[in-house]
Amino acid sequence: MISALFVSLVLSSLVSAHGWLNSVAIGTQTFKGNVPNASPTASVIRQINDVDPVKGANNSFLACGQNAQSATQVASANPGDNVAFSWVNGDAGPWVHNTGPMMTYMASCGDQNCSSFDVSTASWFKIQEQGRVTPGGAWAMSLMNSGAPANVTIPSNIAPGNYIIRHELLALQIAQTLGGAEWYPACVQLQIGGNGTGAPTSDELVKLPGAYSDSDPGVLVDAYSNPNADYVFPGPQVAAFVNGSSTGTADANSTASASGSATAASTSAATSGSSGSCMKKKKRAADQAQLPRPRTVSRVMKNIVIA
Ligand SMILES: *[C@@H]1O[C@H](CO)[C@@H](O)[C@H](O)[C@H]1NC(C)=O
Ligand SMILES: *[C@@H]1O[C@H](CO)[C@@H](O)[C@H](O)[C@H]1NC(C)=O
Ligand SMILES: *[C@@H]1O[C@H](CO)[C@@H](O)[C@H](O)[C@H]1NC(C)=O
Ligand SMILES: *[C@@H]1O[C@H](CO)[C@@H](O)[C@H](O)[C@H]1NC(C)=O
Ligand SMILES: *[C@@H]1O[C@H](CO)[C@@H](O)[C@H](O)[C@H]1NC(C)=O
Ligand SMILES: *[C@@H]1O[C@H](CO)[C@@H](O)[C@H](O)[C@H]1NC(C)=O
Ligand SMILES: [Cu+2]
Repeated sequence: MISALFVSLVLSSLVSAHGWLNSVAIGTQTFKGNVPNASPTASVIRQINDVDPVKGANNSFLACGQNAQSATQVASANPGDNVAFSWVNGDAGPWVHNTGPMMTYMASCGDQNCSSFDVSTASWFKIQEQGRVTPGGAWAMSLMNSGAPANVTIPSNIAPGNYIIRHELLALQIAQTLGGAEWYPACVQLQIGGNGTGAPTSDELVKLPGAYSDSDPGVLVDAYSNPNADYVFPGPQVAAFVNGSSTGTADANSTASASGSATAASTSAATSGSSGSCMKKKKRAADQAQLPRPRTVSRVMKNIVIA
């Protein structure tokens, strides 16, 4: 019943789902990324070789994406700059997933610029996390379905230096199954100026992989059944120096609060049990195949896509 034509349509629909970081705008400058698996050009964005999600919390590709390679360029940035991450799907159309949080981490590259920094040694700290825009409402991720970027502010008091900024999309449309969570990480190489003094404390630093478990409450989660349930972000809290004390210093016993950064975080509410645009893609492929029973087909496709 599943024809070869059908399977190939499913597989091509797979490619148009998922995606990658196509460009990043920092302050007034825009930098292009590299098409996954294409010949690399000069960029500040580390190139991946596959648009598929990173699966499994222990996956080494969790750091910067599928087989991510060092990039040759470094972007100049300043504390307080907006960083706009423009994600696209596998066909370079708008990002398709609409369910799940977005989180941003940074790591110091030390004295060297980040172009040869080995991220497997990185100590990451979280600077931002976004869940639903309003309690029980749409996820911030879904705003990218129109082609809009995700926006992150470089901490206004961060100490100058070489940093990787890592933006992460965690798509949860099949996360009710262990191992179903889909990670899309991307890394941008920065050199930050200014004269800030802010830094994370040692207990705010994590490894990636290492910071997550497949059974974390925000990773193994049914994102549809109870939209108003608090979403528990995986990983560490946002580092306290982010929007922290007026001195900007990062004492281990800093009392600065980072709660403000969890803005749209903990709420939820999505409406139906709609499973996001990957399902739409699949359905479209089914339509093209002109199969007689699209509902069944859709379920089959879902299984194929999940696998
Ligand atoms: C991931 O790593 C943790 C810590 O080493 C281990 O307990 C866990 O079993 C691993 N999970 C998988 C799926 O391998
Ligand atoms: C990064 O540092 C290396 C080694 O010092 C140097 O060769 C390279 O040109 C630098 N890259 C950038 C983009 O500054
Ligand atoms: C990022 O900012 C732009 C411009 O203000 C806005 O249109 C877009 O919705 C924002 N993205 C998210 C995910 O909030
Ligand atoms: C710190 O840097 C900012 C921007 O880089 C600059 O506007 C400010 O004057 C500097 N402050 C001091 C005390 O140097
Ligand atoms: C931080 O803790 C240390 C001891 O752990 C203490 O000596 C110091 O006064 C504390 N600093 C602040 C600002 O509370
Ligand atoms: C930091 O504080 C500013 C103003 O106080 C606020 O607009 C912004 O949303 C905060 N950012 C985070 C990440 O909490
Ligand atoms: Cu996908």
